[in-house]
Amino acid sequence: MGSSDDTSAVESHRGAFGDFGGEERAFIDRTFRERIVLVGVTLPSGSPEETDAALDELTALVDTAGADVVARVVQRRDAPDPATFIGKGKTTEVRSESDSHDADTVVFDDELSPAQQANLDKLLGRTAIDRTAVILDIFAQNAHSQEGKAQVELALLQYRLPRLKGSKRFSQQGGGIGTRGPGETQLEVDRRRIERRIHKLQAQLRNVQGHRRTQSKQRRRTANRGVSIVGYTNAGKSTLLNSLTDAGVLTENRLFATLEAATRQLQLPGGEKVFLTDTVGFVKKLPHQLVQAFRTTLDVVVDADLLVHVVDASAADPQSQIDAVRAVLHEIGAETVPELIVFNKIDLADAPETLLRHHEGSQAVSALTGEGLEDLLNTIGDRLAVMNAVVDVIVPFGRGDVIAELHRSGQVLSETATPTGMQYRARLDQFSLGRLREFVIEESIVPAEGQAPGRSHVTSVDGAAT
Ligand SMILES: Nc1nc2c(ncn2[C@@H]2O[C@H](COP(=O)(O)OP(=O)(O)OP(=O)(O)O)[C@@H](O)[C@H]2O)c(=O)[nH]1
Ligand SMILES: [Mg+2]
Repeated sequence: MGSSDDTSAVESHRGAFGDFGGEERAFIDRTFRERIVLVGVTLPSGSPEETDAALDELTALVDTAGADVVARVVQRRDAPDPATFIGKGKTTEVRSESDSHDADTVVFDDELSPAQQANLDKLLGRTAIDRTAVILDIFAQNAHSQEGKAQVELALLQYRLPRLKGSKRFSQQGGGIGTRGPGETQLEVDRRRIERRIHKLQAQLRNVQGHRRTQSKQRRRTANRGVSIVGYTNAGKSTLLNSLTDAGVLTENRLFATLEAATRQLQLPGGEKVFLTDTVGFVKKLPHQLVQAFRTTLDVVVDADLLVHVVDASAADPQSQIDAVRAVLHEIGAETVPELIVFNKIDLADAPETLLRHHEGSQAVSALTGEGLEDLLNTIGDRLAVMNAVVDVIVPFGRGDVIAELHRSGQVLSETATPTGMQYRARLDQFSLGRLREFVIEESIVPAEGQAPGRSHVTSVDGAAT
């Protein structure tokens, strides 16, 4: 399958991908169901069980992309091989496994460098791609709006640019006397064409971003606060938005069903109206190019007053999904937005109590059956309404966990170093206040900007420094 003549080498991946401007092709051919072999590597930082779980997830990703996994190969290594990622000997095994299953493509769970990918194409005798390419492929299939398509195309091109393969052919347009030397190679022409397109897309998306910012400023003027639903893909974010607001957003038992943000107004039990936004889901090893390309869509998360972090309580390892989501939140600069963890699908989960115990202040719901939704609305109201206790805390050096907690559940207003630790002034809700009580040196109730004063009593505080 992986022929290596010059013409096909320029486009390193096959695929029939008509719907993306006609120019960008998918990594996985969908004119038939491709047969796929997966390869996972366990490095010393991981365990074989983690590799297995990662390959289970990759199987679901491949299935979503429209192909079938027919075999998997795993290897333990101290470090990736710079030339072939897995060991040379292992490539022989992968090749014979692929031959015996008549596989079309080999998918690696980890990101391959352009050089590794090229070497593996040759050694395996078929296309080698990585998890990143599969995710990009799914995004490309699911992008429908103009903005979504532009974002995905940008990510695809950025992924593809360093992977363009050289061709010895000279370009028709570039060659000739009086131009530059012996003329441009086809590779140079392709590269320049892609670079131009990248710049154009970036400019387009910046435009959209400016527009968004204006909208969100206007929104702020109405004093309605923003709540963003975030979470792992397929956790039930869109289902939650729908059951809280009749939004009518598409929900599907498939990964990355939502790529566009949808915002609806929601009235909380206390009467306050907020904007509730559902947006694109996250996944482990979410390609960096995609996160960057989706910045405009994710701005709403960064600007939110509260994040409702939806977790699928019935997933095999909910905690690892929470970690993955938090890593992306960090990457987009939303790690300081207060977060409310909501365990969803409790109608399917075996032991939600354990999860709830591990995450104090979290809630359990079923967005499908409606269980727990009333409580959730109350909690969202409380978290927003009482986020008006301003406290001074001193966190001893070395308590990074407390600092992270402070950022996650409150709003840090200032920080200073003191001889005993870092001193923070922060706005906290009652719940987080309770948890961080031991570090509090001063506390007062100050209504948040643009908010009616809630509880107006002033509590004075616990003795540590007074
Ligand atoms: N049993 C059960 N299924 C649920 C629940 N909430 C959502 N689902 C199902 O889970 C699947 C995914 O739901 P979505 O709302 O599309 O998930 P999402 O988080 O928006 O997913 P992406 O947009 O793809 O990231 C759908 O098949 C839903 O019907 C729940 O509380 N219980
Ligand atoms: Mg969704």
